[in-house]
Order: sequence, then structure tokens, then C-alpha cells
Amino acid sequence: MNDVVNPDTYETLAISEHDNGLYVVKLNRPSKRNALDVLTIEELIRFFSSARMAGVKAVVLAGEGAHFCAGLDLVEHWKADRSADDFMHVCLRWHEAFNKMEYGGVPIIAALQGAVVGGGLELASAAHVRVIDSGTYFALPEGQRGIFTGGGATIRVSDMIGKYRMIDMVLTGRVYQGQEAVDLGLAQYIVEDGTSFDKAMELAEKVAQNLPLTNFAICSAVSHMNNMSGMDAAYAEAFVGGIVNTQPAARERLEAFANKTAARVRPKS
Ligand code: 1HE
Repeated sequence: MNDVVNPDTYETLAISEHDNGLYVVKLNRPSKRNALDVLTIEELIRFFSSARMAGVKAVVLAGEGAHFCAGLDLVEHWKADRSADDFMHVCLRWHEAFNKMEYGGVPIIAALQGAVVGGGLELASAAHVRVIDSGTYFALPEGQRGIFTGGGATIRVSDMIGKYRMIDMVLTGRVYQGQEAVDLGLAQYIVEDGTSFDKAMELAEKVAQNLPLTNFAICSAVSHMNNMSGMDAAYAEAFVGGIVNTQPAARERLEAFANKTAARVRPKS
């Protein structure tokens, strides 16, 4: 087993392998509501830096216990009494982890339950798909804690819901949940009866059937292209399309369509 996917080599993450290259990665500090300490961030970097090369085809990211993630480990931060320089480097490690997730090319489906707050929302927003259930809620309590964001909320959360809604969340501590959270863009799926985890697994099993190179493009190129000018993005898209759309592994699927044996796209019944 590649060491990167060996669960015994992780302390703060619980990693389990399922069929077809699907892995479940769980934050595993439920007694601390999965607050993100330094070690958790380092372990996220380790896993997501090498996941694709280790054969991981899709990930369900979840939290052990009742809450997905309570954000920055405030107690660790308080005890460390960090300098600005030290905390800037903490933030840079968070960005390293979350960029490896968003740009790493492995589809990540976040199964969100309970609190998804502060850095927990920043972590969730580095996933490609977010699923919530009736108990999930989102907040950015930084304003109330006397601090600021540092793990990408200014980029990804404002991208999801708009700059002024994000500012309102940090300023006032506003909480979003339920269908409203989906309508705003904080999540793509809501499960009314049942768990976000089961739905996330269903989605991940489906996306793990896609060709890995296709998923790599979907889960890295779109984000990169969003950082480019329209002209550059169009050029880069042509390049990526040139490589992905001519991959030998796609020929079988294209042939099945041409031979009328592949499933057709139909409206939902
Ligand atoms: C923690 C943390 C934490 C819980 N750091 N230890 N995040 C926040 O402002 C959210 C802070 N947490 C909460 O509001 C609540 O804990 C929850 C709503 C998430 C859960 O409530 P509850 O009643 O189930 O748990 P609890 O009793 O508050 O906490 C249980 C334990 O988890 C307790 O530890 P214990 O040793 O006393 O049992 C808490 O101290 C611990 N715990 N949350 C450390 N966040 C890069 S910048 C990012 C900036 C941010 O993320 S700011 C947002 C911080």
C-alpha cells in the first residue's frame, strides 16, 4: 500500500478505502469538534498532495461526530500566542492544503453535518461538491472572536455567495442553513431525510466511474481558468480539451455512443 493512503500513518485523519479508488477522509478529532490544528493541516497537505498519484479516484471528505468542523483550533492558537509572522505561515500552510484540494485533480465531495464554521467553511469550500442535510449550518464567527479569516474565505466563500454576503457573515455572525444555503451557493445538494454522508458517497461512487484524466481536468482546469483572462482561459481550455478529448481511454465510450449502446441523456422522470 502506498504510504500516502495508509491510514496508520495519520493521527488526525481517519482514512478508509472503498471500492473503485474511492476514499473517505474524515477529520477525526470529534472531542474538539474537528477544530483544525497544525497537525490536521499538515496531514491534509500530505494526503491531497499525492492522492492522485496514489490512485485515489474520488474522496468523500467528512467529519467524525456531530459536527463537520469548528474551524481554527482557537485553543491551540491562544496557547501558542503567535507572532504575526508565525500566523502568516500558519495561513500559508492552510492555503497549501486547500489549494492542493481544489487544484489537485481528484474530485472531492464534502459531506457536511452540524457546524461548518470559520475555517471549517474554508475547508469545505475547497471541495468540488458540497452536500448538506437538515442539521448542517454555516457561519463565519471570526468577527465575534476578534480575528479575521485566513484560510481562503475571502476568495472561495465570496466566490460562492458574493462579496457582500460573505462580508455580512463575518461582520454579523449570520448563520445560513437548509435550502437557503443551497440557493445561495454554499452547497449544491441538500438531503431532507437521511444523511449528507450517504448522498456524498452516492455522488462519489458515480464520479469515480469517470476517466481519471477527465476528472483531473474538471477538478483542476476549471479553477485555474477562473483565475485567467477570458482570452487565456479559452486558449488553455483548447489545450486541455486537446489532451483530454483525445485520450485513448475515451475511445471506448465514444464508440459506445456511436454504436448506440451508451446511455442517452434524458430529463429526470
Ligand atoms: C474547540 C473549537 C475550536 C470546539 N478550537 N477547540 N471557530 C469558532 O468560533 C467555533 C467555535 N466552536 C463552537 O462554536 C462550538 O464548539 C460548536 C458549535 C462547533 C460545537 O458546540 P458544542 O456545544 O457541541 O461543543 P463545545 O462544548 O463548544 O466544545 C466541545 C470541545 O471542543 C471543547 O473542548 P473541551 O476540551 O473543553 O471539551 C471545545 O473547546 C472544543 N472546541 N470548537 C478549539 N474552534 C485560518 S483563520 C480561520 C479562523 C477561524 O476558523 S475562526 C472560527 C473559529
